[in-house]
Amino acid sequence: GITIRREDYQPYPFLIPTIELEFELSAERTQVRSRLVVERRKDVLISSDLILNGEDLTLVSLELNGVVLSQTQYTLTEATLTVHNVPDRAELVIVGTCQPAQNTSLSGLYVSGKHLFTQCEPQGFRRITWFADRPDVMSIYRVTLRASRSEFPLLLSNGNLLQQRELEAGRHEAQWHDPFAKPSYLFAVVAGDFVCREHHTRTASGREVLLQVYSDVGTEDQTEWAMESLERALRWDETRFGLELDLDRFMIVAARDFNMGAMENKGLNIFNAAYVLANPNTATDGNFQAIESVIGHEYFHNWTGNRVTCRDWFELSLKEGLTVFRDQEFTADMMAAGLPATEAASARAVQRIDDVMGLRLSQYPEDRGPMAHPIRPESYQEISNFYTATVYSKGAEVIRMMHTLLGEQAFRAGMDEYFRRHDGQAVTCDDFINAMQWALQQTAPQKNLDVFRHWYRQAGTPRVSVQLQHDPVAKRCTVTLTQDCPAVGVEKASPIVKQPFHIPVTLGLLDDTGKSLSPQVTLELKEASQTWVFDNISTRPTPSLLRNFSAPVLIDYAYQDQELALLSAHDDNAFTRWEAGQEIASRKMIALAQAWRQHAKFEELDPLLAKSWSASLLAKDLDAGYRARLLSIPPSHAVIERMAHMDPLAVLEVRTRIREQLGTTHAATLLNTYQANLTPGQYSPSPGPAGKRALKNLALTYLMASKHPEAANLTQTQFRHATNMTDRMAAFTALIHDGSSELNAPAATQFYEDWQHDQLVVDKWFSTLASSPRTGVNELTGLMAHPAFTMRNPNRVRAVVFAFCMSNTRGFHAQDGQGYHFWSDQVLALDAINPEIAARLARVGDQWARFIPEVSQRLHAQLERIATHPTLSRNTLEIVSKALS
Ligand code: HT7
Ligand code: ZN
Repeated sequence: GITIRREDYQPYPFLIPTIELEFELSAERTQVRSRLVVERRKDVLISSDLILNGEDLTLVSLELNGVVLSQTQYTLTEATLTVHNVPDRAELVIVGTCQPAQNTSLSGLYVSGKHLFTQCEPQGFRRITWFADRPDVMSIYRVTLRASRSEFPLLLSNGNLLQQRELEAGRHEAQWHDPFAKPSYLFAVVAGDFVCREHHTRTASGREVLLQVYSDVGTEDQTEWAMESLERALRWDETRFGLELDLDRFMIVAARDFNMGAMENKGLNIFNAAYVLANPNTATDGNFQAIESVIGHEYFHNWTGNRVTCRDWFELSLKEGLTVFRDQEFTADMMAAGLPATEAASARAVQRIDDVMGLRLSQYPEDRGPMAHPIRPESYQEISNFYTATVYSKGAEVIRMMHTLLGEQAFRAGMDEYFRRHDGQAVTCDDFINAMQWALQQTAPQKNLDVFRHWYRQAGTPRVSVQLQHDPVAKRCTVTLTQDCPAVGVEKASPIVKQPFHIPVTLGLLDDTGKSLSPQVTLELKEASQTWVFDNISTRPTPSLLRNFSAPVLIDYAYQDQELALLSAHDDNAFTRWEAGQEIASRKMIALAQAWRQHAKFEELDPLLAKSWSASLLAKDLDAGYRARLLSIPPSHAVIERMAHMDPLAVLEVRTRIREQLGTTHAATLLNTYQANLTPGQYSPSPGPAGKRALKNLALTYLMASKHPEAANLTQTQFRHATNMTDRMAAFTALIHDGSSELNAPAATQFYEDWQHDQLVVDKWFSTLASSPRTGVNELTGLMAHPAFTMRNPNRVRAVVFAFCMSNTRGFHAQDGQGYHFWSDQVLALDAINPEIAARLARVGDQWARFIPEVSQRLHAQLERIATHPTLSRNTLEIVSKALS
């Protein structure tokens, strides 16, 4: 594939201040007439030709300043339309067609159900019409949509509706105008028949705005939460950042077929239906939370992404890292809202734990694999492959570190300055850091972010080693932090020497009763190694390191077992307290897995693990949601990731046994915990009752895992009589994953019968079965023959194929290697339909070299098989060729 490099950026030689689009919409063949005003930029001294991008389009006609162009005056290729000898200012009219019904990639204009949708980020606009499809070309859009009224009664685009009228032959027309200049990736069209929930409200400055949520007919009882979430997001951005909605109307539309979570098109957000539709009967607590967070995320993009956008796609983290940080803060503020201080702190800790777990499960492996890249990549072959955990989640961590270093007030001043400088522009991550540095220097003129910028240039997860020395005579403790981050991914091929990172390490020192010996501090590690001195420390302290996960690093400290036990019982930082318990469990699990591999024998449950776990079980004064996190044994993936030679089946075995043993040993307390955390009465997704359900359902899974005599009855009763989807799904999953064969087959049949009318619930059914340890390739193939399965719908593919390859350790890693063969089959099948989704699935092979040899060899063979396939998309080719290089 061709590699595109950040250093090769060139500004576009023309401005395109306005674009007028006229659509004759139909699923089979849509005609687009585009009228562009182009002006040559005097400050850019390259090429006189006007080069536009266009893919999978048929050209009908081309006019320049009212004159039809002959074939010598332009050049048309598979990917571009070049117009030669364009005057300094010109009007170009291009008529072309595309075929939405044939478009299975879900990029550009496509059909979903009976509706038409667009997805333009990052490069879908060029599949609709020829254009300078890059984020630094910003234009004012005027859009006319025409279609059959009966087929497409609603015609939506960005901005304000100017007028609607009836046309001949049952057709109608709508005209839209977006007053804000935008890049093409924020353009959107939706056509179809929808129900609409509306809400009128006022912005902080008193402007009246209309909020709308559109969804499929028949789902009107599932959009209330989305609307409430939208209004909360709007209020939060006003209060926390002083940012108001700038349009008169803000629309959200739910699409059944969608490659990602949602898309922040200006004033017309398009969402994967899974992140819009919810009511207590169909959606779990986790779904409610995810909806609030994705709605927040897309809404916040209106300022961080749309008003200030990216200069080019290398700068993607400018909008994504920042917007993830904002959505995480939004969720944390919503979780803590109205709670007294201590409860608010533990509610925030729950959110932080979930975010950090996500980072460790998806971004840490990425940083060690063939796709490792800095949050601002230096090169790519296919930009769609770079909507990664690194750009999003690590990007958010980098913003969070700036927030930690500056403090809330200075960070806010930096944000204000960023908007003051760059509103309406397409800018770079450097511009953002410059604004933050300006704010930092208002209060601390001696400080700067010079070293901090390395986070944007260097990949890899830094390892911070901690040395602690204590001198009892001088009552002095010294802490030395040393950082190291070897070259990863593409860095290995480059001669650049890596520079130290600027790492904030928030630290507490505890005595051996768990009391704080000194106030919490944030150490700023900026060199390879630095030492800090703490006086008046009479006994050797236990360090509580990286509180609140103050930096995305790995900590290396030789904790004694009893130090971890102390932290897990007493640390007053709720995050590190959880972390200590997880560390105990992970260490023991790795040791047990290695022993299991050697003797196929499970050693006795470690007393330290048993003790710290049961202490959390008994800590009834702690918040239930937080206690559920304390009591969760680290997920297999998180443990596997820490092994020198990753051994998934051994870890799974050990994890299963530990859960079984804990369940057996503590059955009585688990039964009490179950009963004590029932949530009778009306359902609410708020953190209090959701936390109780999490804890109660966790207790149930331990009882099921240990085959407790009452467990099956309890689970079946909960399955039959649940009054919300959270409880129903918890019981269903326990029956399918841990129940006997007499229990799980009838449960599977019953669930499908009850819910076959609801696609999102059917996805839950599929994914529970696909990820069950009972499901091997044969069962999965049976599942894919189910009439409700289709490779065309990404949610369904995620529920079945991804769930199997990523969440079913036993099935996927089965020793006969069939799981790996299945995986390569599916990558190839998907590649012909939807390359973006295929490339995501291909990334399952990224870690092949880190497994134990037998796994490694088998995965490698399947990667080779994919790589040598004669027709591979650019997307998948980039992933597999990097994995094999
Ligand atoms: N900004 C949006 C990105 C997105 C996307 C990217 C590639 C292919 C399809 C896509 N759909 C949406 C999502 C977001 O971060 O808000
Ligand atoms: Zn985003």
